[in-house]
Amino acid sequence: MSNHKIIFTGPVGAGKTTAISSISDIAVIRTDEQASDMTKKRKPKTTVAMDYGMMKLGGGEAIHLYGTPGQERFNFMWDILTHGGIGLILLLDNSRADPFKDLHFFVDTFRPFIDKNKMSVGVTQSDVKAQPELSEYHVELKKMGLNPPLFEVDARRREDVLKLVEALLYSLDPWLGE
Ligand SMILES: Nc1nc2c(ncn2[C@@H]2O[C@H](COP(=O)(O)OP(=O)(O)OP(=O)(O)O)[C@@H](O)[C@H]2O)c(=O)[nH]1
Ligand SMILES: [Mg+2]
Repeated sequence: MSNHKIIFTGPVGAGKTTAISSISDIAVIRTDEQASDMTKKRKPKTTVAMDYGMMKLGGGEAIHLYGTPGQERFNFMWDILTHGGIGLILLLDNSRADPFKDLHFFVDTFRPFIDKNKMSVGVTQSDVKAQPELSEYHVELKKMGLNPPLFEVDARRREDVLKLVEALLYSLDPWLGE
């Protein structure tokens, strides 16, 4: 493989910026700004344009990691950022009011990309709120005709985020994960 691009998306606070920082081999380029609205209650900063990080694979090859803003008012970036991507990592925050609503919203929004490429799904903040369980996410995804790799992850843990990336690469092509 040569240079490939993966996109992290999901709602505000799901851990997109954190996840990219956990696995990037370079200093992550962030566009975090002070949150000026409701988001502020959850955390002080939010992505307004994109995150960019990179995993070096050796032999000059790399996986480029792009993170979208979670806030819908920046959704003009979503299309731009998926361009040329090989796969999507959807992060969902289990502690949000209605994580299934988030799941449906992001799958519907990115559906054209998901249908052409691959997706893996990570559920964060399960330590904060244990319900719903992964099996319930499976059921929701199945209703949408999808059966992606699905894990509970903590975006702060490198091994958790790597699991999501590896699952995505394996589902694209078993040889890519080598
Ligand atoms: N307790 C707990 N905290 C987590 C977990 N995963 C991520 N976090 C924290 O949740 C917050 C996530 O913030 P960001 O990474 O900025 O989230 P984001 O998805 O980039 O959000 P926007 O850019 O605003 O859309 C950070 O403070 C992380 O440390 C988890 O599994 N459990
Ligand atoms: Mg962010």
